[in-house]
Amino acid sequence: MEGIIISIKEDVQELLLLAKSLGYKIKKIFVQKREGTTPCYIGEGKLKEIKEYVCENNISIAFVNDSLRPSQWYNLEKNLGIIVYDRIRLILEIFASRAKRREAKLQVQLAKLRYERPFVRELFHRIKEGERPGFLGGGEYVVADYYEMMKRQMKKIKEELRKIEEERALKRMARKERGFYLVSIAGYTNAGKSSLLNFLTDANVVVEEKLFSTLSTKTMRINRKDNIPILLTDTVGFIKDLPHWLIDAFHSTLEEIALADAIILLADITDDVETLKDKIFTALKEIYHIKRDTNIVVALNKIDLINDNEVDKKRRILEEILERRCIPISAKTGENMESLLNELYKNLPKISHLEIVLPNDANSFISWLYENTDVIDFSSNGFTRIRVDCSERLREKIMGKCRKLGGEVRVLGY
Ligand SMILES: Nc1nc2c(ncn2[C@@H]2O[C@H](COP(=O)(O)OP(=O)(O)OP(=O)(O)O)[C@@H](O)[C@H]2O)c(=O)[nH]1
Ligand SMILES: [Mg+2]
Repeated sequence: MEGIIISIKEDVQELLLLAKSLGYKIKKIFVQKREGTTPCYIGEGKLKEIKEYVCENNISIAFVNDSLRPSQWYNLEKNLGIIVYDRIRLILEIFASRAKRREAKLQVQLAKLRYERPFVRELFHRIKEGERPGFLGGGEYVVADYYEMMKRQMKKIKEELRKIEEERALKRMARKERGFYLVSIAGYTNAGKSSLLNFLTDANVVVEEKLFSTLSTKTMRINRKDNIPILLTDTVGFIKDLPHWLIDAFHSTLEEIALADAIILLADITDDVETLKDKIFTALKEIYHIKRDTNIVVALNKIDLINDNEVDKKRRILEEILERRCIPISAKTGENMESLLNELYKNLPKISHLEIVLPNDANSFISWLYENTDVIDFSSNGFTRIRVDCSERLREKIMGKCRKLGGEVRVLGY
């Protein structure tokens, strides 16, 4: 599948990657520096040049590096005689091709309907004015019916999504109940979020050199000796200049961010400093939009790909801009993972140190403690004495359980 790119900006790198992620080969990039406000988005001369190229080279699709107004999209498609996707449409198509789970599929369908609405309205308008856009092979009534059908479908999908969200909320409550810390990995698309989840847990999620590989969240427990009970969640990547309704379409994955005790914000250190800054700020803006007051640990990933001096230089610049520590890591080799985890632990709500004394027949509760807390010391001599570190949330639960078993809990400190 071969396509072209039309842009009024020099920088088309991200759009190229997006088009590649959808499986298209880009044959030529047309850049025209102007405002992009004309009826066909570009000037007439350029349009003619592109049209000739499209005809001679058998091009089937054009990607525009911007958001198009419905009328511009209509005029461009009509004049070029090929399919035209703007940036958001391209991102939506990628989402559609990646969505696997029911919830992600519904979210994509909803976002697509929402996106298409003003475009269908444009067609409707054109038909009323006597044009024949050839949409669904029909005229005014077909388009009007289609518009109504879209509205009905959106309503139905929203209801179904609400049900799935309720189920998800219940599951999440159960996890919190069990005393886990919830930590989400957030960051720009392709930063290595899924790779980090895979390294720290047994998740085995798909990792790809593509944008938006992850569209459904995955939650797994961190497997470390230190045994602090943390559930780590992978999230959908951020990308700049997305309209809010599209971000909201992936509400459920963002909810994981809203409910997290802490967030690991991941960036790709192989980007140049300006891009890094841009991407980190895009992600921070979205995170703060979801949750104003949150603990964020910034990690700079893929340090195995550049030399130590460069890592250090970029880290220092970013630490100055962000006014916080940045931890350089590699999700591939595991380098510096301990520093990241230590920084994460520091940012989690306080940990309580408890001494628990139990009668000797409390074996199932003891197993539970081993599973859900960090057991520091254990001795059994007529009665059982255990020292554990745990979250505040879990402390209340342990105290209640102990009381029922006829044991005692002493808080040694925080
Ligand atoms: N060399 C190197 N490559 C990495 C590292 N972390 C991730 N990658 C690569 O970067 C690419 C993207 O990784 P993913 O883990 O899929 O990134 P993601 O942030 O989950 O991406 P999306 O789900 O698409 O937003 C893959 O090709 C990974 O193999 C790293 O530390 N070092
Ligand atoms: Mg991913």
